[in-house]
Amino acid sequence: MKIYLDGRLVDESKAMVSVFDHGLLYGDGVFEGIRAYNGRVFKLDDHLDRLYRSAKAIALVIPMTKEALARAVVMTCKANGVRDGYIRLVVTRGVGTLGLNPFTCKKPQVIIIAGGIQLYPKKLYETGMSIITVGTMRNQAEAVNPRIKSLNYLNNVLAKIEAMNAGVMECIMLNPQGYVAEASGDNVFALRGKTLLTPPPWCGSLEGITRAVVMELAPEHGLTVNENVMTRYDLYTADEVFLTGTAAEIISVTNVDQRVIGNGKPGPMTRKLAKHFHAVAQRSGTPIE
Ligand code: PXG
Repeated sequence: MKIYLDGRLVDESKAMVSVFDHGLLYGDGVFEGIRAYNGRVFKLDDHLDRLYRSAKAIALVIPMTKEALARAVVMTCKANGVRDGYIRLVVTRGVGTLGLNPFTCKKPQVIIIAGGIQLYPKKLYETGMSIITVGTMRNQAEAVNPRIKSLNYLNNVLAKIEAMNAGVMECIMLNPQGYVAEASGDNVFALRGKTLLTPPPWCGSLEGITRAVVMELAPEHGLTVNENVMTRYDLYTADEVFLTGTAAEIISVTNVDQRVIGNGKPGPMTRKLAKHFHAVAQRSGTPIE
């Protein structure tokens, strides 16, 4: 596999970063997870916009233009023969001295990995998944703002550990006020009747790209999207619950905290939205050729 590092493609065996990179020392950096479908990079501009916003929020200047970075993403996919896959874009603060001061880091490091991902077993997409709510809270905006997709994902990792220890693969994180924020690496939706409820970013959800696509497709299915405060009540009493994310795509949730959602099988609207999402993904995006 060829990795984009320091402005060029290098073999993965030679793709090394310094132990003095503040991305490693302090989780000081930002990232994106992007998918390629059918020879096209899906929603590349939206991912780049979010990456540059995350960088701006942590006062990190990405040392190339959005256009150049877009070209580098496409080039990395091409070099690895990736037509359907998963792209990890990372920008670290770069090499500096020991000590927090980010201004000792003179050159941010841009890394692009183009490979594959299977987040959840295929079977879970047919059966639906069981999840739990966990004690690890979503960060509050006044601390590490959860709108920043930073390399500091320990909070999400801790939530994931709680889920895995409980025998499930994903979990719902609440915000410090006790409202539903999202899953550890996915956004959450609850369907009641013809209303699709999802928490707004100010409740601690990431402005997910997949989430945005679902919100855009919803009216075509006769749905009204209600971006609003959400409690566990809304999950427990929903007709359908599903998670969205670049890696997860759209996955049905059939059990939350041992409460059966709907009839315990992936709901018809979740299936329809997932099908529609895949159709859109197959025919849009930035060409890799
Ligand atoms: N919430 C969080 C906290 C995320 O990190 C999403 C929601 C879904 O957003 P998108 O834009 O992908 O629809 C994410 C997505 C990885 C990885 O390994 C990426 C995410 C989460 C976990 C792992 O690349 N990001």
